[in-house]
Amino acid sequence: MHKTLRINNNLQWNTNCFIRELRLNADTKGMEDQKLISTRSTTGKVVLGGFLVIGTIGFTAASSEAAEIIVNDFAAGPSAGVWYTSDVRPGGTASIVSLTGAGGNLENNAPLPTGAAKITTDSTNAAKAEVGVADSYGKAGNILRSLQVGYSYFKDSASTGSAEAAPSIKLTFLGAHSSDGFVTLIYEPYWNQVGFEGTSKPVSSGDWVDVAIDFDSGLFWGNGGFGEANSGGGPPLRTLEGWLAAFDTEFGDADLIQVSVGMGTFNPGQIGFFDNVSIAHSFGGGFDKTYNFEVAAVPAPASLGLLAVGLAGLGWARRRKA
Ligand SMILES: [Ca+2]
Repeated sequence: MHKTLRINNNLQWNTNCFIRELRLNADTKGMEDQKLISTRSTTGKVVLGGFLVIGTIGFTAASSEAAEIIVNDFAAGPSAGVWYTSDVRPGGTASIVSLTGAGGNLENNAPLPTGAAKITTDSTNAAKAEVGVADSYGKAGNILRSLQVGYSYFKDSASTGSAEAAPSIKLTFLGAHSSDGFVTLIYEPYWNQVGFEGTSKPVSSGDWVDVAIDFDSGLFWGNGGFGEANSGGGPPLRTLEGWLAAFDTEFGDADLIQVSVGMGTFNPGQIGFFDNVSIAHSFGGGFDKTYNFEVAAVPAPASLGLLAVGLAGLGWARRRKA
């Protein structure tokens, strides 16, 4: 099955603009007037004139239906709808692995077999492994009430560091504000253990956990912006509803620009996996994407045969010219 999914992304920003805004937290003037003309990822997705064309996913879907998108690797830089290494520092790794043969719950309870994303940190506090996906998700004031964000994570029991560390999911917003219009909200499993929400609890290891976040469930801390201070990894912990009420009113016009998953600094010795990242809301035309991380399929033997015939023919043609 090699059908084509076409999504009119209506892209209103470009890659360079995004990088500059993300890194420097400059103002947003000019972004809305720029269009993404053409960019290409290594996962076989091509963006041309605002149409995202994905060549190797297994079904065709209208934009109003859920789209499960296969991710085979992490690009080096951001472009719409393409997972990339948003913040991988020395000592951290992010890769996509096959779980076939891993055994136990890791393989047998995997949410979307047979591959998953794997993130690790070495023994240093500086190590960080975060990957993310930028997109035109919409404005906070429009989308948060119906936003549903989900992911599945697995904390490997071979992890040697903190019992609280586990893959977290983050939402980054950018908008106009007099002093700081840039904030990331971070959902960490250890603040969200069932029955102990808001209390720091070790994260159990050795099995997959499915997380479902919506407007009034799921607690985030924030790294500062829109009138709120950096809560530095801990309280205040708020739901999306709570943050929408707490931030200055400008937050309502801020765009959700990126969703990312990772293991932050000061979490050494960790091995974690994640898969099944879903982002959906019903505002306007709606948004509904689920990302399934899978090792790229090797070419089928028939294709290799054709390739061999083609190469042999090329060699024959060259010999004749020589
Ligand atoms: Ca998978």
